[in-house]
Amino acid sequence: MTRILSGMQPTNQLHLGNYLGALKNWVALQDRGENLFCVVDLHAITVPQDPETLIRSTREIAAAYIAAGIDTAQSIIFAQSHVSAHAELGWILGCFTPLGWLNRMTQFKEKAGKDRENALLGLYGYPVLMAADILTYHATHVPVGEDQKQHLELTRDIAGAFNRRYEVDFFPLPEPQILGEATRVMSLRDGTKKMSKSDPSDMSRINMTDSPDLIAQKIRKAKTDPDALPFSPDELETRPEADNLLTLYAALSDVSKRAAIARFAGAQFSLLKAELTEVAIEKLGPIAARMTALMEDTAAIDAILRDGAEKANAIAQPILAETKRLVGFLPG
Ligand code: AQP
Repeated sequence: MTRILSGMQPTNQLHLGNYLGALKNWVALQDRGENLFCVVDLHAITVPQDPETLIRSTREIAAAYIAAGIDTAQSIIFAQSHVSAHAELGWILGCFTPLGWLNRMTQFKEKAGKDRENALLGLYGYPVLMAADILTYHATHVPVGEDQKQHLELTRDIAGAFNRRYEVDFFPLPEPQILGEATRVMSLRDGTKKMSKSDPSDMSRINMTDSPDLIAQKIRKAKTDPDALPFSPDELETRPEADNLLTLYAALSDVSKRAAIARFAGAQFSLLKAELTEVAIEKLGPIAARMTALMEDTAAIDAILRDGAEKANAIAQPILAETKRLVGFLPG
């Protein structure tokens, strides 16, 4: 059986990277089996959050899932903090995770920066909680962007360590699904940096709720290089901004990157930017409108999240109970 699980952090509004790297693929995959899509608020507090903003962002992310095409009749949408099994299993799995494994995680190194001494335990343990998110449902597939590949490998290692310790085949080793042309969308201001919610410059990203004018302005101002657009994929290796804009065009237009390169070969960036603007507005505009409409009824979003948590709990609790039994906890 295929059981998909994935999530997004309510750390800010979702951007084009979150959409093309993950959410668009979730929508495409959702009729393949059982799906759980969570808003990972426990992960969000690994960096400081204002409580009111966190509540609003949690609802906004849920609204974005639905607006992008996640169907609540087919998929479970819920908030991570509503299912206590995530945190409980996170603790247990932390007892199967050597520090050496966590020390290799590049996301922690990037987020902690130079001030490691003041980085929080929660940020360091983030990948263990992510492993718990996945394993507490025995999820088989995890559609994510390229940046999460290392965390998925760690999840498989932790599951393997648990299974070996108790000589069981209890946790399945989940498969990452890194799909589509835009698996790593880069900043519009610097083609070597990932597009990110936490980038201080709003001009670095296209948010899913940006107005058409703002989308046009951000693409117009996106960094380029002085040359005409290339004729072959090899030439993109040293041209990160051209690579990124062509990738975005391909992913939004549902064509291959090769086809996008052929379409703009030898052209100026202005032509690519004009067509990219058009397709970005065409694809994101209806999603933004649906999100705005959904956010007008926050009680309805809360009800969807409550219902989702109930269904998620029903799957997670027996798996958590069996985990505890294997570990040797006295039944409560
Ligand atoms: N730039 C990206 N390109 C492709 N996929 C991306 N994802 C994130 N950024 C890109 C994918 O989106 C999903 C949700 O990500 P997340 O909310 O867990 O946080 P993140 O990966 O840390 O993304 P951000 O935007 O950089 O958030 P902040 O700044 O809060 O850390 C994941 O599947 C991720 O791969």
